Parts: sequence; structure tokens; C-alpha cells
Amino acid sequence: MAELILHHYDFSNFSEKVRLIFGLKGLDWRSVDVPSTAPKPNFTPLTGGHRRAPALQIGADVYADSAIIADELERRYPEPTLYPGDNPAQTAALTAALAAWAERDLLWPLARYITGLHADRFPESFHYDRATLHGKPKPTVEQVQASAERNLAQARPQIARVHDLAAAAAPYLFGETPGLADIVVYHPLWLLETLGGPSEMIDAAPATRAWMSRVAALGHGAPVGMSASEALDVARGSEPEEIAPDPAYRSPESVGPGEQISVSPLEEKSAATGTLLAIDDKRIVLRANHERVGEVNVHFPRAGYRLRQVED
Ligand SMILES: N[C@@H](CCC(=O)N[C@@H](CS)C(=O)NCC(=O)O)C(=O)O
Repeated sequence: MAELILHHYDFSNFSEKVRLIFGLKGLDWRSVDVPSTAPKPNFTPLTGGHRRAPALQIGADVYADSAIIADELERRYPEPTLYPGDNPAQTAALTAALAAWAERDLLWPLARYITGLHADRFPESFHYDRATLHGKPKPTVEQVQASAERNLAQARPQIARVHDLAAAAAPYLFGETPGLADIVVYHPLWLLETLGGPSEMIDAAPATRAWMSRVAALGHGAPVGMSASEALDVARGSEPEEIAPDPAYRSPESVGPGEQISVSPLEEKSAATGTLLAIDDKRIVLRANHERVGEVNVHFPRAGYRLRQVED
């Protein structure tokens, strides 16, 4: 089977989520560093232009979001499962609901708080890059710093929820076996401490600290470094998988297979473009073409992405 190639960077929390999935499943993988700001000329040829990290490349198929990466890894490597317990479908549905909360209400106030608190440690270009991504004007370092306080006010009530979850963990959120649920709640707190050092908000709850240590102990599996150009060569030397569209599916945007489309994360300025290959309520698959890599399939989850038809 083709190697698992993760395009990621060290302080990316969504990348940490995937690294921990590799750890939970005990997988070997290849590790390619991606810059944390645009442009990303050795990355976007693989993604139809999508710039966010992480992306998992398997040959000429690229999974461009941690949620679709989790789905694909569970499909290819079902044991140990990401959804432990007697009712895996129920665990998967509850995990998705937990991720929606953790990756929005918990993550974003924490991320804005900690990058605001340490705004002067990042180059100005970093703050500008993130503002541009969200269609906002260039902020001053002082403006970024000023946002720390109001975001802390929003983060704290959500951390209190994590404390309640961790206090009830036995010893993981869904019982004796770790699962994706633990990882999705963990990675926002990991970001807080990766950027800001040990946090008093976490030390205040020993159960949270102990649960976080258990999740961190999942590790990252077995990575071996790879250069970005080697990864591009792998894509160029591979054929993308054939994927049959569901003929019965009608997208609410009235877009169908064979049409030129753009795919963007909701409320964001960046987009991937290509030919729509397949779509249903779970996924969107684009066929993109770039002179460096030839044809690739780019896979996105349906939830969290919007589609637009574009002119040929
Ligand atoms: N929904 C995406 C979110 C990915 C995301 O926001 N990644 C951040 C890094 S943790 C990012 O790409 N930031 C902008 C950049 O690196 O260009 C996922 O689950 O993978």
C-alpha cells in the first residue's frame, strides 16, 4: 500500500490531532513540513490551491482536512478503532458533535487568547496572514494583543466543561479505551500550552492534567522525514483513485460531477479549484491538475465547506 504522507507543521493543533491518530493506531508515516503562512508553493499543487494544514497524501489522493483524514484512516486501518465502546456508530456521532464544539467554541477563543497574549513573539507577517485569510484588514500587534482579554473571557467557560469531562473520564472520555473523542478535546488545550507554556487554567484541575498526560502518551506513531519535493514526485508518479459519483445525489447548490468548482472553508477567503468528481453529505472530491504533479484527487468533508461553480 502507498505510504501515508502527512503535510503539517509543528505548532499546528489540527496536525497534532492527526499525529495522535497515528499514535492511537500505531502507524508508520512520512512527515513533510509545510510553512505556517502563505504562500506554500510545494503544498498547494497537491490540494487544488487549499492552503490549510494538515493534509494527508496517499499516492495521488490528498485528504485535506483532519476530519476526512480521520475517516480515511479509520477506513483503511480499522483496528484499533477511533470509536471504542459497544456502539461504534453512536460513539462516532457523539465524537463528531464533540468535535464541532471543541474545534469551534473551545479552540478559537483559546487560539486567539494565546496568540494575542504572545503577539510580539510572532512576526507581523503571521498576524497579517491570518487576518487576510478571514478577509479582515491588517491588524497592529497592539490590536492582536488587545483581543487576548475578551477571548480569555470566552475560553474559560469552555475549559470548565473540559474539567467536568476529565473528572468523569474513566480513564478516557468514553471509557477504558482512548478514542478520537479524547483527541478532539485535547488538541485545543495542547495548542494553548504549546504556544504559552504550562497553563494555570489546566493546573487548577488535576484530573484534566492527568487525562491530558494519558492522551499525550498515545504518541505520534513512527514518522520518518520526507522532503516536499519527494512528496510531489510521489504524486506525479501515482494515479489518483477512480471514484464513482452517486448518481442519485443532488447537492443543495445544484452542482454536479464534471463541473468546475471551487471549495472553500466556510467564511474564509481561500479556495481550492478543480473538477467535481464526487459529492454526498459526507464528502466532496475534486480532481485537480497541476503541472508539477499531474492529476490528483482532493478530498474534503462536506460539513464546513461551501461550493461554487466557476467559469471554465
Ligand atoms: N478544518 C480544518 C482546519 C485546519 C486548520 O485550521 N489548520 C490551521 C493550522 S492548525 C491552518 O491551516 N492555518 C492556516 C495555515 O496554516 O495556512 C481541519 O480540521 O483540518
